[in-house]
Formats: sequence, structure tokens, C-alpha cells
Amino acid sequence: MINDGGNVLDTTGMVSTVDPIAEEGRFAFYERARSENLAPLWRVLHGLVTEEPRPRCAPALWKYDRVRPYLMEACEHISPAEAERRVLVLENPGLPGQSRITQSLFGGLQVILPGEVAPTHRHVASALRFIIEGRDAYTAVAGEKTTMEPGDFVITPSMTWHDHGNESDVPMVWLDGLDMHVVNLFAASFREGYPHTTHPQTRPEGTAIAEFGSNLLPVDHSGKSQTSPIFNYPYHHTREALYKSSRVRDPDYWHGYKMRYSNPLTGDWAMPTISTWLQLLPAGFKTAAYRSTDSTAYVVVEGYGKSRVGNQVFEWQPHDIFVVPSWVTCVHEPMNDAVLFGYSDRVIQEKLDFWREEKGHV
Ligand code: GTQ
Ligand code: FE2
Repeated sequence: MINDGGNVLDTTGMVSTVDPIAEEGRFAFYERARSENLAPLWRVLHGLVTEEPRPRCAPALWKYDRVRPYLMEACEHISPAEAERRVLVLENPGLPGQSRITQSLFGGLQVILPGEVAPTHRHVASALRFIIEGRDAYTAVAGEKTTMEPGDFVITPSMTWHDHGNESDVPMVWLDGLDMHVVNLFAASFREGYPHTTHPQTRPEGTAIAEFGSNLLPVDHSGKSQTSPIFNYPYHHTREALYKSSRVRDPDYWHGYKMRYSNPLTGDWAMPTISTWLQLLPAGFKTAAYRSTDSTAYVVVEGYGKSRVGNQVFEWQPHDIFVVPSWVTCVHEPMNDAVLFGYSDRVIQEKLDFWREEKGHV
């Protein structure tokens, strides 16, 4: 307990109602209580139940032209066979050493060179891939391959076997977003390696998108899996949706043209633990101030511009990645037509009735 110029702060640095002088007479009691694994709530209460979000993750920006040389150097140091996954983790500077891009989610850049294979495994944690550079690499999920191109959004559902390979003649890099920190919050993680490098193909490429991605469903399909059965949302398709929409209506003041990836079985977000969307910010448009409780990681897909995140300004270009923490006000200002991909834990917060947003004046 410290006395900070008239404000009494508790051991978590929050304003406290507790009298610091009287506290001294209680320390012997606290010591005895501690031996029974008991502790006084009144010393920590306002740090546990804060007046508003106090994100530990910080606003952050990774410039891709600074990151890429490290990815290529990683390829000289280690193979995917040895690493299992050759990934450089995007470590939020407010959460060093924790493998977190935001407080709840993982972000990393995975690189796979021509001819390489990242071996088959499965785990409870779900993954998204957002393709940054390269072409004609594949990921196989539960026996079906999909070829990945820049801008594609690919899902690896919980506990599905998956491997990745690059059959092109150029390196491929994608962003991995995973929910393992959420899984680990509940101590619910399992993982398993497959006895062979690759998993047998049981369906031809394109099956999932044909059966579920054409506004059709197999007529008696009844299961409502919480993860979308479409596991690749190709960019040529999603980009067209944004641009065509932009020709028929005005942009939303706070979001521009922002569309969420959805699960066609439920209409909900595409993944049960990670919200994902694609956002077109037209040239000359500036978003109105906005904040929400889902700390968000953005990937710049197209365009140049800047975003004010709290009191920092991030200048960005294609492939850059930046983070807007919970309840920090953000304004995006593109220089030309820009497309951003975003992911956050909003879908979880909505289910739990935590999620809040605040739209600034327009
Ligand atoms: O590609 O399977 O960045 O399992 C972290 C964990 C990627 C993957 C990561 C994973 C993967
Ligand atoms: Fe994995």
C-alpha cells in the first residue's frame, strides 16, 4: 500500500479504500492467513475489477520489409522437419516472452520454402492462416488440400490433422493466428503427431468450397459445427465482395466497408474463438474514432496509409502488421484504396457478454 499524493493505491497500483496507517496493524494477521493460503481481497480488489480495460498488450507495428530478412535467415538456420513449424512469433512488446500478439491470441509468421513440408499434427487449438506472400503452397486439413494465394483466409479447425507444403519455386509466408492461450487458460490442450509426414488425401481439392461455399448445403446436412466447413476463403472472391459493395453504398463512418467471414451453417463468425474480417477503406476516406474491447491484430493487404492508435501513429503498407489494444481509440486513414484483414477474440467476448464498443462522433 502506497500513499500517492493523497490517492491511496493498493498493491496492484489501483486506488484503494483501505487506510494505509491502519494496515500496519493488520500485517501480522495477513501473515498468519497466508500460511493457510488465504489473502485479503481488499488489498487487490480494484486491480482485479478495474474501472475500465487495462490492456497489458501495447500498440505495436511490424514493418514487413524489416521482418522478411529474419524470416529468410530462419530458413538457413532450421528446417520445418526439425522445427515442426518454422515460425517467428510476433511478440507484443507489452507481453515479452509470452508468444502473444494480443493478450488472448497468438500471431506468428510461418515461412516454407519450395519443396519443404511441415509435418502432419493436430491439436485442440484452432488456427487461421492469412497468406502474405508466395503462391501455390498448400495446406491439407482433414484429408483435403487447398492451394493458398496471397490474401486467402484459411482455417484449421480444432483437432483436425494438418500439414503444409510448398510445391512452387518461391518462398511462401503467411500469418498464423491461434487461440492456444485461450485453450491454456482452461488447461484444455491436447496435441498429437501423425506417424507419417503427410496425411492421406481423402477428398479432392475444392470439395469443401463446392459443398458449402456456393450458397448451397448438402440437403440433409444437419451438423452445425462451430467452425466453418469452408476452410479457404479465397481473396479473389472476398476482394470482389468488398469492391462491389463499395460501388452501391456509402462507407460506414467507423469501419469503411467491413465484412466478417461467416460460417454458412450458423451465420456466426467463421471460427468459434477468433473473429476475422476484411475491410476496404476507400481512397480519401478517414474512419471516425472507434474503440472496442477486442484487442485486434491487422494485416495490411493492399494500399498505403496510417492509423492513429492511442497517441501513436503507424504508417503502413502492404504486408505490415499492427495491433490495436482493447479500448484504445483508433482512426484509420488510407492514402489510396486500402484493404485490411483483422482478427480478434470478439467472438468469445460476445458469447460471454463482455464485448463493448464506443463509436466517436462523426
Ligand atoms: O501451422 O500447424 O504458428 O500448430 C503455431 C502452431 C503454426 C501450424 C503455428 C501450429 C502451427
Ligand atoms: Fe498446427
